[in-house]
Amino acid sequence: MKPKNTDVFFSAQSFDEPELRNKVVVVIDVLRATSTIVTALSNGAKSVIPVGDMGEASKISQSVDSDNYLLCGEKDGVKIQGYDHGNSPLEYTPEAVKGKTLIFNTTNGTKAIKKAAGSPKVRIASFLNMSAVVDSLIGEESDILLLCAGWKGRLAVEDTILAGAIIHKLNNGTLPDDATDGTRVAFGLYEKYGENIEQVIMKSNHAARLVKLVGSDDIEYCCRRDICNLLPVLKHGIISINNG
Ligand code: 3SL
Repeated sequence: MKPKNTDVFFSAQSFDEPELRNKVVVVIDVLRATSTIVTALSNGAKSVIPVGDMGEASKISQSVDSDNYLLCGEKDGVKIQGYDHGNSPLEYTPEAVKGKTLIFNTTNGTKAIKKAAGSPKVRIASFLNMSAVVDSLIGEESDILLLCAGWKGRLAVEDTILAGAIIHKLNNGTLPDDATDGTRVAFGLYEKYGENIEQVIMKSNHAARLVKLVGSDDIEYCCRRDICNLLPVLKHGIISINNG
């Protein structure tokens, strides 16, 4: 069966919400929000509530039982003062997150997820769970939109190369004749650099910013492929593992 049409948006600011209606939306923020969400759920977090800003995060946190919720996230890569955790996936160990719901606030990733919420089917992708995402798209009847969070409206190479990897795998390594411009760009980037993902991502603008702030461990971790076989989905504003 021929995969449905795909397209790629390169930042959370590059489209209007109605464009996502009736599409399956795959949100990608390799560095680091979607990698952190996948890790937290894989390590036993119950669910993740993505929020758009600090005001929304504190409003929710004031209305819930603090034993079961953690306030998490960053602003410009740095853990927000007073939060339980920042945005390093390596912080989200089983000891830290088991059974908890995270109220999660990040610079680009959670804003992209919130903006995707009008779509009936929203999935969360990272290199860590890439094959689980691709498997969920095989046989999908709606068109597929790969939504890269980017960085404040700009393209991010690490998100684009994952979008390309997903398209590549979904189409058995061939570019469909009728591919959109976005699909061609992402596919082409992956074809050129797919063997050297970590080296390419290490040279990205976002990696350069992060290395200065937190070193390179998070980046190396976020480039690992398929270490989590799970599909996080967004339903009614809450992300949890899809159990079929
Ligand atoms: O923009 C985001 O959502 C982030 O994941 C940014 S950072 O990796 O924490 O810098």
